[in-house]
Order: sequence, then structure tokens, then C-alpha cells
Amino acid sequence: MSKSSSYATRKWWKESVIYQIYPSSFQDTTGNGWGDVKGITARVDYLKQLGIDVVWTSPIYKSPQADMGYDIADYKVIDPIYGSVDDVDNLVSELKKRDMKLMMDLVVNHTSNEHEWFLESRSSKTNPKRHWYIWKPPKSVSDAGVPEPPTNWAQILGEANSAWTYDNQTGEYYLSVFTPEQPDLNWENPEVREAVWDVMRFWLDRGVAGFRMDVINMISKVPTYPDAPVVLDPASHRYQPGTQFFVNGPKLHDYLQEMHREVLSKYDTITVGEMPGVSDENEILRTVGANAGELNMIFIFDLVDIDKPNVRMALKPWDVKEMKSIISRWQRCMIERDGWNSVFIENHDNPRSVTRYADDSDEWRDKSAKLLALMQTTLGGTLFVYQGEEIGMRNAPTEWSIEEEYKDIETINYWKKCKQIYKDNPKQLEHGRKIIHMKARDHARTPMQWNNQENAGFCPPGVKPWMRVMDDYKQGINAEDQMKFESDNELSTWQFWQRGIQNRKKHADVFVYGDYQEISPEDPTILAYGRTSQSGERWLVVLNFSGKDVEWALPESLKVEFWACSTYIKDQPDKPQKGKIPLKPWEGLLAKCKIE
Ligand code: TEU
Repeated sequence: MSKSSSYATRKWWKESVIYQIYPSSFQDTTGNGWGDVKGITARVDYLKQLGIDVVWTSPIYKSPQADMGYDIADYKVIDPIYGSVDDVDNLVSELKKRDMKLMMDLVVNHTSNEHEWFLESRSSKTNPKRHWYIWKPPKSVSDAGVPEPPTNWAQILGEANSAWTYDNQTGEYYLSVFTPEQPDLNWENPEVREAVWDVMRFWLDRGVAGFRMDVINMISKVPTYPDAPVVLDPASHRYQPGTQFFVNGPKLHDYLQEMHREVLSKYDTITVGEMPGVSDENEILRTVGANAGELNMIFIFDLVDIDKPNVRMALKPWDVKEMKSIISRWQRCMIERDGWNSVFIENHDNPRSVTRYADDSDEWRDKSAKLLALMQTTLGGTLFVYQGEEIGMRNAPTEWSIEEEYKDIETINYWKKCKQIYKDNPKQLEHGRKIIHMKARDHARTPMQWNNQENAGFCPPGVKPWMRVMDDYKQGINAEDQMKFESDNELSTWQFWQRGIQNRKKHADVFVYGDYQEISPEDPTILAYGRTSQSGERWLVVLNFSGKDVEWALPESLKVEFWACSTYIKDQPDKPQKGKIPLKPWEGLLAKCKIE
């Protein structure tokens, strides 16, 4: 950290712990099998007790739910399935009473195809809202009258399809990079930008503290709309990834700076941009650098996309060394270059972390979840916890039928494509199934497990939830059992998270703002790092990412003052202060060090 760096300057949004709610699956209070805003309000004491400061809810606006609310039909109306604007006002005030805040999801790369703006836009070529979206004539029309999309770009949530949707009424295509139900807004048009600023002010004026901004790095498109290079086998892929023409496009920073000038600079906000597909440090610093005047932080996807950069539905063996190098790279980068990190390993688009990064078997799930909790609560940046992560929820069991239990449009499209292109190739089809079992977004979307009653307390007994509840709530994977868990020797996963968050806050100058030193980067199973505050307080974190007993050689330069915590026991562990440190399978350790 250089002397001029403002990295360690304290800000509420840096040291807040944020809890992401997937509203349809959080808490149903009406008995219709869907979560709702009143359900969030009913749980604010729970969140406070866990140590949460800011609640971020995925979209709750009016929506036909083609992509679970990421297709918005009215930005100023709450979908009746979730409640009303009054309910949100009430939630904000209940949070405020507890010194907590609400962060909304801002989805403005695209709207729903049922948004009034789009209905007007598609109604005629001369409608005043025509250029609020991106319309292009077909590249060509065959003799038989079949039109060809303007470019060869593939849809993101269904790569077998074109990113362009043909509209019969005016004989043109509109750009819809996610699904046809999510037409992209035309940010080149200043009227569109003004309409977005207006939506933001509407919510900020109601007391909302800020926004998580959905795919905010896709709002600027390369205006020449070229064809994408052919990287997927053209025999099975008619359309190709076009992301290079709309990820961090030419005017992104102009738009974000305008947003800052027009809106954000006038409020005390928290802002996090979802930015898939970008790993270039210089480019990222243009957004999250302390003086960039854009956003507080972004989500960097290198870790959750460890299988294959920017490809969600992929599986590849990866090792702990790769994981370490990704973590260390971004920890160091933000410290050295005066940016700011978000710390997350789960969200509604990714599987459960115990399944993905550790071992979710009955034997090791709890230990694995604590290992990940220790890591998350000791890394630098703003910490995000995803609903259910605090009780160690895991992926849906492989026995669940994909056809019957999986609801996500990405999974449905992906499985349809697999069944089409691998119909004569059972091995490949099996691989597709495996990818779904490990990576589908559905795994994060099963209802929250509150207690050991029918439906896990998510919705009343006898009600059919919108998505199947996992059966393992009966085996202790539920909030109530874990909160009241009593043992002389150990904590429950929930209690461990609670304590980890407390420790993080107590030593914020170390764990939130401190320096980060990578230790033994070559070790194949141990992730170890030091965290040091500006005043010289140093802690050591040692995490065994393997199911084996190992011994880790403590570097001589590190002088352990005392071992503060092990993921295995409640009290301080008795471990040697120098030499070889034994770690049990998936064990994590935290030590306070002496500085000499
Ligand atoms: O996700 C953007 C998206 O495409 C993700 O799949 C992203 O590429 C991935 O997480 C990187 O690992 C956002 C929303 O979070 C998602 O739920 C929506 O479906 C999508 O935008 C469209 O709004």
C-alpha cells in the first residue's frame, strides 16, 4: 500500500457485510409458494443476528419472470407476487431501525419485452421509442423469404439461438443478447440514459442505499455490429459468442461517469457492478479505482468461472494452486492499485460453494462450509453472503430429474441443446448432465431452509413451493437447528459464520482494510495468507483444501503468538507455534502473529 493510497480509508460500504436474497426462494408469507417482500421484513432480525449490514435483493419489480425478474416490465412497480412499493418502504424502515440498509438490483442493460417502452418501440419504425432499443434489418433474406439475423452472435442464456429476435410486424430484428424476452436497451440514446437516471432517483429518494447493477459492462455495444469470429464448431453451432462486441464496449466509461455525475454523486450510495467477461486490470481499475468516479466495486468472476473463463456451463479439473493464484491476484491488485474488491463465492447464478470448492458429503459438508466461511471472512474487500451459504446449503441431489425439478431458463435451454446435438453420443450427453449437476443456476435457487418442519419453513405445510425444497433440511441443514445448536466442542456452520463476521468487524483494519501476503503459493493443497493492518497487527490464515490430513511447514519468518481458531473446535486450538502444523481434512486455522 503506498502512502498516497486511500485503500484503507474507512467507508461504511467497505466494511458492511452484504446478504444477497433471492426473493422467490427466501420466505413466503402468503402461502402461494413464492417468497415475498414481507418475508424479507420478517427475517431482518435473523439477518441482524448473523451480522448483516446491507440486504441486497435480486429483482422484485413487475416482471413476466421469463428470467426470474431479470426481465423487468416496470421499474417503479413491485411485482404483485412479491408485494408492493409500500412493502419496500416498510422494509427500508425496519432495516433502518436496526441500522441496516437495502440495496436493489438495477437491471438496465435490457428490459422485459413486455415493458411499455418496448411495446411502443416495436409498434412501428417511426414510433418515438423506436430507438430506445437496437433494431436492425436482416443481413439478408433468402429467396424463400427467410431472414438472416444482422450478425452471427449467439444468445447468452441459450447459445443454440441467435442474439437477435425477428419481429414480423416491422420486418426487423431487435438485439436480445440474453433471451428474446430481454431486449437490449439502446444506451446511445440520451433519452434512455435519462430514463435510467430517473429510475435510480426514484429508489434512492425512497431510502434505498444503492444498487447491484446487472451486467452493467454490457451497456455499450461496438456500433459497427460485426460478425463474431467462429470459435465453436460451426457444424453444431450456428451462432458464435459475440461478447467481445458488447462486454466493456467503447462508451462504457462515458456512461458510468455520466451516471455518477447525474445521480450517484448526489447520494451516499453503495454500488457494485456485475461485470462478467473482464479480467484486464487496467480496464477494471477504470471502474473501481478510488478516483475513477464510476462504481465502488464490481463482481470479478475469475474464481466462480475457474473451469473456463467466461463460460458458465463448463467443467474442467482445476487445482488449489489455480484457486490461490486467482484470489491472491485480485487481493494484491486492489491493494497495490488503490481499487476495491468484492468478496463472494456464491450468488444466484452459481452453484453452492461447498459442492463446488470442497466436499458436500454428509461427512464433510459442515467442515467444508466452515473452511469456506473462514476464508470469506478473512479476505479483503466488501463481503457478500448468499442466502443459505451461512448454513452450508449444497447443490440439489443428482437424483433430481432435470426435466421436472430444474426451472432455470439457462438450464432448460442448455439441456435442450445437449439432447439435440448429443442425441447419438451418450457419453457427451452424460457430460452435459454432469455439468448441470455441478453448475446449473438452479442449485442456488432452491428455497431457503429455515427449520425442520415441512417445506423447511419456507412456505406453509401443504403448499407446493415454486421450486422443490431440498430434503436435507431434516438433517440439520436449516437455520433454526443451527442457531440453537449446543455442544461443548464445536459450533454449527451458522454459529461459525456469525463468529467469523464478528471477528472480521472487530479487526476490520486487518481483515477488511489490511495488507495481504500470499504464503507458500506452490503448496498443492494449502491456501495460506497473512493479513496485516497499517498499524502492524498481523494474522495468519491456513486453509486445508483437501480431504486429507496434512502437515504444513510454518515459515520461520512467521511468529505465531496464539492460534485463535480452528474450524474443528469451538475453543482455541492447541497447535505447535513453530515447525510442522498438522491440519485435519478441510480444516482451517487462524492465528495471531507477533511482529518483530
Ligand atoms: O447474469 C449475467 C450472466 O450472464 C451470468 O451468467 C454471468 O455471465 C455469470 O454469472 C458469470 O459467471 C445476470 C444475472 O445475474 C442473471 O441472473 C441474468 O439471467 C442475466 O444477467 C440477465 O439479466
